[in-house]
Amino acid sequence: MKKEKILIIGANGQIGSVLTNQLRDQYGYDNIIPSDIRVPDHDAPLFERLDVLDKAQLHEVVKKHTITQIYHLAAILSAKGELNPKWAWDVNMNGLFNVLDLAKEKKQKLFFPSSIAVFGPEAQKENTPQYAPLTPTTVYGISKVAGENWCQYYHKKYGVDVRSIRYPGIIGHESLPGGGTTDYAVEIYHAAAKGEAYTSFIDKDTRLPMIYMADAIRATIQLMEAPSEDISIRTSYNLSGMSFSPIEIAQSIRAHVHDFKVTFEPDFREEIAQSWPSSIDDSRAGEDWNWKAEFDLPKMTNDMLKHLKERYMTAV
Ligand code: NAD
Ligand code: AKB
Repeated sequence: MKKEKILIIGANGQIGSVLTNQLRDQYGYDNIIPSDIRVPDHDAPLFERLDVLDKAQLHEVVKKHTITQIYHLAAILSAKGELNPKWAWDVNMNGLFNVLDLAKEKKQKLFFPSSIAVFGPEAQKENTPQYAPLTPTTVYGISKVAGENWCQYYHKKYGVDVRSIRYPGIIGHESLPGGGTTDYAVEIYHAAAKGEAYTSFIDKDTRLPMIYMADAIRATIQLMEAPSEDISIRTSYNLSGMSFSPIEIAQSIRAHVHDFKVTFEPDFREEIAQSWPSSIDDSRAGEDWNWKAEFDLPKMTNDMLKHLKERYMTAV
């Protein structure tokens, strides 16, 4: 067992809740401290209620648990951010500054998740390269571009060992998404598993880069455990799992749920999706820390429906 004490900020979210369990398996239950501004609705030992904007509270929690690593997941995602841009900027930027300053002072290793939202309409749409132009159209994307660059700055100027991934849309059966543009790709599986129809807020042919939760968690821990000298990108690594449109995911679901029905009512999130890449070139992650996705669309659909059908069957 490794001698690390890891703080997860935003641990109640879609990724944080799954990452907490995986890190507990790998590093030991008591060595992982989940924290969030929202208190979990279940019994959660070692949980700390923490607002990342409260610097004093953040320092207190870190001191109390002698934290050596931080996964800073707290953020306001793309769709929610557009509804209140200044709040999104405040949480996403000032939260990151608090964590970067702390990691600089206490010499902690830090994970900062970025997103495909850093890309805008000027980036090549297919197989978007690592160094495509970054001209995002959302406050979320703007905050992630700025965040990536601040991470690189803290690494170069102060030696902070900060590592980052530009996640595509993440799909998992364990948790629900928290207000993004790619949320439809989780919701659609829940509807299918419950035997319901689904209305997609993304248009039928809009293809987006996505990744299965198991792959996203594996990539995150793989990057964090890679030798520092192998990390040649200190802004954020492109990462890819698969790409599909709502029509394609519906077809893959119909291989299991033959009468599954989908209709389309695109809303403001369609415009965000249109500004993002359709697929991502993640070859630098492969070269630097041996990244390779394991789940494609059929394999993910199989696993999602298996778990969700079990859950909804035991719920009735
Ligand atoms: P989420 O919205 O599900 O979870 C975020 C968590 O942060 C929530 O539990 C929320 O309560 C918490 N939070 C919000 N404000 C806070 C504050 N002031 N202090 C402490 N906690 C606060 O998001 P997620 O999907 O789990 O995403 C985690 C990270 O990964 C985010 O930075 C996000 O931008 C990034 N990301 C996610 C995806 C995805 O598809 N899920 C894709 C790309 C990047
Ligand atoms: C969102 O849709 O906002 C997130 C993301 C891709 O960053 N899922």
